[in-house]
Amino acid sequence: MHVLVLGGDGFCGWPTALYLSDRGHDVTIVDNLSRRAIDIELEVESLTPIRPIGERLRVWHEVSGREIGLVRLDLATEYDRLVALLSALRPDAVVHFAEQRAAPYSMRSTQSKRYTIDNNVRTTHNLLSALVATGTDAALVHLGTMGVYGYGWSGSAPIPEGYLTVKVPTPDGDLEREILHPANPGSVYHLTKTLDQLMFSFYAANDQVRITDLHQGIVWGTQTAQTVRDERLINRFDYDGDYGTVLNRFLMQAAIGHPLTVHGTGGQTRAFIHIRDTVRCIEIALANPPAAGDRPMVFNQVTESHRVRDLAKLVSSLTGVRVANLPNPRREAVENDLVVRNDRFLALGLEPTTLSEGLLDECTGIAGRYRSRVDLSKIIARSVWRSGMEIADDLLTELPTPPALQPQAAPGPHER
Ligand code: NAD
Ligand code: USQ
Repeated sequence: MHVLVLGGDGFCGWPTALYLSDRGHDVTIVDNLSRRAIDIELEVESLTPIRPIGERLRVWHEVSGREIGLVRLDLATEYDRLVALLSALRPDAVVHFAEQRAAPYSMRSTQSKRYTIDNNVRTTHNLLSALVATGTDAALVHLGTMGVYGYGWSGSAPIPEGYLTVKVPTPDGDLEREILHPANPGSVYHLTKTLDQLMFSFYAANDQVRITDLHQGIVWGTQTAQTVRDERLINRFDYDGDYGTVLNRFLMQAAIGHPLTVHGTGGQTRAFIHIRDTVRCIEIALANPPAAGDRPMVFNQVTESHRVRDLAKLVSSLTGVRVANLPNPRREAVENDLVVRNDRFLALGLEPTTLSEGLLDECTGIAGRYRSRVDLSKIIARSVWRSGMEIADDLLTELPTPPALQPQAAPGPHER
């Protein structure tokens, strides 16, 4: 199968491109490297020393004998080039990761809100309309998010896979209908994913585009069987307050002895999946596309749910690092329950990697190995959902600087 991996230089896209290539598919990455540009804007680097994309691809060829193509293209603004690319390559499948994916970054400023909407909505719509305009009959797999459902909307009822059965009262009795689960986004980023869903419904109905939308939970872990084959293939590990996600942040914080940064009481329950399962799920989704004319197929791409404070307690008990309850910079329910249906992937053969198997080996290993690359000033989440929620600096002085990372002990950027 010839697969285009849009956003193939990113945290999920890079290991997916390698996995699919390793499994014998012809892979072409399309990426504008905007994520690397945002690192420069935020003055932060991945905890792991990720290599330039050209070097990554050369090394993959060295270790596997396989070529992965690269097209540097901005999907939000370079529509004509996208059309030319689809016409030339005629891919069998397209995996769409190419969006601004951090909720805190999307709430950071008016500019980042506007960028997130412009980038994500235009990217998805350009892709859909280019598929139609070029008559490309590719299966489209999109990475959506569990956050489209919101948290706590339906109490403890399990979240279905995309569609909800409702009863519509009529004078002749109740009509039963399946509708897209009501959207309840908690950030501008999550809002873009709910808009994506509507675009998918329209293009599936009007143009018979075959679409699978994967409602993925929070991805944890770093490496896959392919990215460990050479250090120069290492995957990205975001730890900063905008892009770092909760469990990987806790693991990095534990590795440097920084108190674990629980927001509020840590009563938020979220769904998780390991990066190794992400790449498997993509392959399963590619092998099981909907038929032309079907509504978008939705899979909940999650393997387990945990409350944030329980994760912090678990990491704390394994490492001895204490938990700090910080004011929550987000507007979110103080406590929520979460039960998620994920029957589809399990039925199609997914064997989940659980927290208990992988927690310390891989992440603490990675976090421990690269701990000297941590910039302590980037750990606390500073992007707030509304003005007035800013975290006062005097609160943060209560968080002691880990002794091993006092500024004089940290290597300069050229020594890394
Ligand atoms: P990432 O930021 O690491 O990767 C996204 C990639 O897309 C980057 O390489 C970026 O340069 C590229 N990109 C962005 N806009 C582009 C554009 N206009 N044109 C071309 N390339 C563009 O993010 P990630 O963590 O790999 O997430 C990938 C997808 O999975 C996202 O859509 C995200 O919403 C979804 N997702 C991620 C997680 C998670 O925990 N990381 C969880 C659920 C869903
Ligand atoms: N949290 C803390 N402490 C931290 C970081 C986060 O308590 O140091 C809390 C947050 O307040 C939130 C929860 O942990 O309640 C999850 O935050 P997160 O940053 O790990 O995840 P989120 O912002 O939801 O976004 C991530 C990805 C996004 C993806 C989403 C899946 O960045 O791309 O869509 O997870 S989901 O959460 O299922 O919607």
